[in-house]
Amino acid sequence: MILMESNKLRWGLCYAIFISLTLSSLVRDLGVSAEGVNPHEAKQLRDEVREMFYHAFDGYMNNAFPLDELKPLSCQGEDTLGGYALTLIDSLDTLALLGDRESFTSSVQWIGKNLQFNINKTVSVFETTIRVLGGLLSAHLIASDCATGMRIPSYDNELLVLAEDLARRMLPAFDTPTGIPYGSITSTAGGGTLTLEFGVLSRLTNDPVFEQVAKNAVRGLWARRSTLDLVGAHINVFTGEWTQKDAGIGTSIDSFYEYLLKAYILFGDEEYLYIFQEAYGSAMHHLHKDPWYVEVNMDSGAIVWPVFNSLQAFWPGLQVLAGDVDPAIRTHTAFFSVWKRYGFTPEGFNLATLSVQYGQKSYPLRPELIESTYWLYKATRDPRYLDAGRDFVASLQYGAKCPCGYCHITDVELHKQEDHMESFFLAETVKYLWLLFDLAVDSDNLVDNGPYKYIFSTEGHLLPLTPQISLAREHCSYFGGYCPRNATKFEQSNDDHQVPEIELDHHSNIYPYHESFPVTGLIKGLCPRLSHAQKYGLSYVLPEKTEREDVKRPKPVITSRSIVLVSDQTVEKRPQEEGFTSESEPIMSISGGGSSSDQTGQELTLLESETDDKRVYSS
Ligand code: DMJ
Repeated sequence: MILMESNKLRWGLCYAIFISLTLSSLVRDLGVSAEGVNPHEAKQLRDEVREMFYHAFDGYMNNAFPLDELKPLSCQGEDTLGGYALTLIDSLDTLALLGDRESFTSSVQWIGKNLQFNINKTVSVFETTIRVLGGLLSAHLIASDCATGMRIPSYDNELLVLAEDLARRMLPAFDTPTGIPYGSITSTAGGGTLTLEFGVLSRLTNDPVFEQVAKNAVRGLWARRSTLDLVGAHINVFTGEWTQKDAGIGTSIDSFYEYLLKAYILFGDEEYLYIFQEAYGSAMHHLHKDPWYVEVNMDSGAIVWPVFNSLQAFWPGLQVLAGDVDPAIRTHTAFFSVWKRYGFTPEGFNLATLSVQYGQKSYPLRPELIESTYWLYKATRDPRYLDAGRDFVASLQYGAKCPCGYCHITDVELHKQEDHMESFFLAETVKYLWLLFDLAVDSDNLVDNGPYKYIFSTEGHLLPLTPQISLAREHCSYFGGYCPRNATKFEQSNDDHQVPEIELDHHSNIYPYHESFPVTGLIKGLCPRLSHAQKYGLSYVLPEKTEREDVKRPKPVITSRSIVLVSDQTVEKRPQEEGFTSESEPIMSISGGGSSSDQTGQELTLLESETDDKRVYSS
């Protein structure tokens, strides 16, 4: 057994060296197109992407609606989730983003009148949440708010009512000993990718139950992390045992990381930030073989899969949001080299053999690489990301376009089409592609020039940082779980008007580390090791290692970038550019000083950070 372990380690080490040597040549091959995309071409490409959307959307509406998804080769429909007109729901906020008031209105009205969830179907909690619940909530937030320019006058919260009904039907799935929701197989992503949708629902309905169960699921997963601060891919929700111990940033785990950071940004809940810092630091130490990422055993750290999988491609985009842009650029270059080689990214690409992984040859129209391209262009304005965008369009148009929509590619080497179109093609793939080119043209869209800052859900749904959502209440509850023992001070809140009381079950599994702390009432945990800047999300430098002496890893050097908790209506817009610049800019930062008022007139106070150029508003 010991021999096997050490062989594994040696094998892992060899692979790591092999990977870094052989792949540098592959990455070097990535060249920027001789002729870069110019502003005129960017506009043409944006219009072409719009046409791509309507080719697929009309194809769905004419041939498949109200079934869930389109079979774009045979021009038929199929129910793939619960029979909820899935593709229509997933497309709603893309319609709004494209400024298609007529289709957005008629779609919202149809759903409000016809959609029902009182049917007997077994569905995935994860897929239903990210596609249906997220789609309904984001469309509700657009349709009910005149600031979006897409308000529907006759709209009477129908989608919010549906969203609440749907989420209540899913609540029994959370009734497990671990708090991680039941699924036939529960992946880490499945358990940890509910916080945004459930949190938004709680803040819109004033019922904390949704937010609580989703957060409890994250705690259930994180409490079972390994001593390396890694999580596995699958877990038994009843016993809490990991049934698949491969740790990675892609398949089955991806959006667990994504939602930690995004939940912090959207809700200002520092517990998520703290977990993200720990999880991200560990991923960068154990999984990152610059510029690639591998899968390792969550306990030993030994490499088990030297494979790029296409779901990993969201990671550079997440890194941009976290302010860690340099490694994001390198990784995007590496991932894009795979796209260039095949015209699409296969589900798996073996980093040791430099070939498509056996059994993972397909490209099911995934958005992740395009999503990261959008974020990196937004951060750097480097025109090579537009060139990449042009390549994405060309591949989709020549390889995937089929009679009624866009087809999955069954084999990226043979470019064979398959009769299926996942709803995320319209929710994400086309959305990020259109946003990329619109950013280059005039950025005049709801996301980049709208009334609020937006976070994208993992399904690409628009969730705004409105005061109602982002300033609803202050969540700050470490309970010492992530702070050194005896170093945590607690404050009892006296303000019952602003903060509802949270009942904590002393004996439950959700706060496993600190049985001696007070457990009733809202408790603010002030972790003394968090700096002011970390507390307000101004940078993502990990705090010093305190809690586990057995883990030794260097602190990642992270270039800091600001994030902002609420949008500032008074900020001057960036001057229109004639051409494209490569100047980088903070993704969600704001400048300006003094205090400002949000849309509800609530006073916001500017908190000076420790560095001059990073400021954040807080209530
Ligand atoms: C989408 O449903 C979401 O992006 C999810 O997080 C991962 N899988 C697909 C896209 O590939």
